[in-house]
Amino acid sequence: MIQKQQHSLLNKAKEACDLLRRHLKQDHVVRIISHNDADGISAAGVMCNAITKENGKFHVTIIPRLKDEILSKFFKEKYKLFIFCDMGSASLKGISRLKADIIIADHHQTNPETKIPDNIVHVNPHLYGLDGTRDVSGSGVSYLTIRPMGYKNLAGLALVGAFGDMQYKNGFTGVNKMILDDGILSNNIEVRNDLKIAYKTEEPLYKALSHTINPPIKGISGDEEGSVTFLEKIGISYMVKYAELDNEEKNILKEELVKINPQIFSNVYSVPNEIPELRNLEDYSNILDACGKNKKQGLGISICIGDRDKSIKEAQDLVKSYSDDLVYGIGWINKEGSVIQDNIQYIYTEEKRKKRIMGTLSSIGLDLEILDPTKPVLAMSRMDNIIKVSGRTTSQMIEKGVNLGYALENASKSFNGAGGGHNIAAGAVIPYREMNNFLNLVDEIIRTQLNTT
Ligand SMILES: [Mn+2]
Repeated sequence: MIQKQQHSLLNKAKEACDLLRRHLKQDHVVRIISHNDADGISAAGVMCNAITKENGKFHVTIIPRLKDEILSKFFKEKYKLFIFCDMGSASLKGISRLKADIIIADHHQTNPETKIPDNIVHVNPHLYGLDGTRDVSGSGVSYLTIRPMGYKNLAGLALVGAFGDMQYKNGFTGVNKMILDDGILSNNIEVRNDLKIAYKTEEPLYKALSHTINPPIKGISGDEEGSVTFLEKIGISYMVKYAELDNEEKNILKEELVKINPQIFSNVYSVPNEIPELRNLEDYSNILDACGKNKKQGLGISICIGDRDKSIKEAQDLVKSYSDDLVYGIGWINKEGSVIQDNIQYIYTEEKRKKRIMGTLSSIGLDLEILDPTKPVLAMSRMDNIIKVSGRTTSQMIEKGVNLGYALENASKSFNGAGGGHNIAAGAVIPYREMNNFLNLVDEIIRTQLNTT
């Protein structure tokens, strides 16, 4: 069944590829619009690389979301082919008003009732009953669209987006697995087991370990003192770099870390022909993620289409400062903890450095269990008179009935705010003066959710 569905998706992708080729033959500049996260940037990158190989030209713009004002700007453009990557499936109607051919290569939910307008070739796994949340990303759908051209060297970049959208969970599944096989069989991707610690060659071990956040290591991630204590306990000098350890020491370190989190020693995916900084697909994804978060999407795209040297250094500095912020934030939670209510807990900040990472920090805090995993976390960032709220919980709590999207949507409405999202991660904006009332209401809603299941 799945194979038949994949086949239908590939057929649609081929139709899109044929359309792209027809425009390239006529020397039309291809207008690419994509999303500003790691997946969207790599999706555009896959497309741009294929077009370049075909001796074609493109004009790419990376945007945070497809708002009406932005779309109306595109209406004034004279391009003959628009390609929307990692977005567009939710805006079929608006997009169809463009007087041009259109390809949408997206993996987000789409309304199956909406009739697909004639000028759009819509490539989306959901249309064929395939999973777009875990089994293929925007960069993956982009790759499917240019796959008939035969550029299997782009399979790696197609999976960079899957890492960015956190689709990797102990392996790749569905269409992602098919893309991985493309890469492996054409010798463009290598898979091996390795120890996943940050800054292996650059930093002393205590720092390398405390900066390793994905996968999380309890008592060590984000905690330099914890890291030193751990290394002293297992008899390894904390000032040496990983690369300087002898084999026996490397083994001891590996075994002790695996005891804390087995994920620390697992599959690493790499592109042998890439420069060392981008060889590991997860590192590549972190680099694009940092570009997106810092509004340096142009930098991300230039890296994807082959700019190396200076761009890499600049992007790596962004990754480093982001990871420094996370370590700083984890230290803060370790020291201060959260404010506990009956059914929820919250953390609150007015500090700029922490505001932009509060959501991520909540997830990491739950993973590391420095925040109680049995209580949903609300991360509150004050911006003048409003509070930006990020809510995070665990899949165990979802099973017990918690739905944060619903809770934040309803609670924020009561105070003239707005909110919503997924059951496991959601957001809201509320007036500052209502913060305590809002927290009490969310607490109440979560209590009801837990009692009615
Ligand atoms: Mn995506």
